[in-house]
Amino acid sequence: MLMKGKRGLVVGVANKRSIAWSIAQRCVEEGAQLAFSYQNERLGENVKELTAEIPDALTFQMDVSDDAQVRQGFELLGEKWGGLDFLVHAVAYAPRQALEGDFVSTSREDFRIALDVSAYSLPVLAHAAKGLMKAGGSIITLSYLGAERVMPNYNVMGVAKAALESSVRYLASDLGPQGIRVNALSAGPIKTLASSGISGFGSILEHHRTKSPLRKLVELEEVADGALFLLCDMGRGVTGQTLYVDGGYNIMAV
Ligand code: 0WE
Repeated sequence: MLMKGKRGLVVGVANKRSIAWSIAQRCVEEGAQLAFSYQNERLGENVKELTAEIPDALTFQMDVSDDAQVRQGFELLGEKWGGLDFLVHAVAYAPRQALEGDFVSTSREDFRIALDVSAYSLPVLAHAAKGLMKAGGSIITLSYLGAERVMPNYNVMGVAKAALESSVRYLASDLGPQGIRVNALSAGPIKTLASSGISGFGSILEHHRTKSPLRKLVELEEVADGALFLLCDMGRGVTGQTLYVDGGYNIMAV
């Protein structure tokens, strides 16, 4: 029961294949109490259906690109719980057309949206969470190797993930003195809603399966275990890091 007595907010569950959902389930197995936010009513229906089986889970709408909704969401958490121990940030979005063709053609608006939703949402949630994490806490976000290396079509999402990973370091520095740790987990490619319909995703998976040191695809349960490590007290000495749960893929040159 590594998460017994800990209360956490999970942001970014879309459906049962979501990485956020696998992390949530793992935390519940270890005794955590969870709240889930969703962007809009459509996603809210999925989230409410999925979480119906979790004992006393909270659910509420919070679009992370809307300051008022973030304020209201954390006000609700403050009223219901009065404190927070961990936060799982699993949110990313770039307009579809920015994830195909060349990065050099990215429009100002698509760049703005991708960075706002996928990167700025972390510091904004960390700021709100800080007020509730009176006994310290752990914040994690999800990243991808495209932050550091050029991945065809990942384009502006790579730039957003680079900003996200850098934000993790600045936040870890700001919040460390309060006992709040901030880390990123860089997962290998996984078939989820976020990757469905990406052209060439099949060959990214195939390359990973045949070239990664562990010679297999990363499973949701493996990502969830890595997340659990960072979230629970086992990770108490770790902050400001990007932890790769990718079967070792990131070390390879070819
Ligand atoms: O971070 C991601 C995907 C995030 C994402 C996905 C979409 C698809 C639908 C952000 N915005 C959108 N916008 C949409 O309209 N991944 C790590 C998965 C992913 O996405 C890719 C990848 C991989 C891997 C896109 C191109 C190339 C590789």
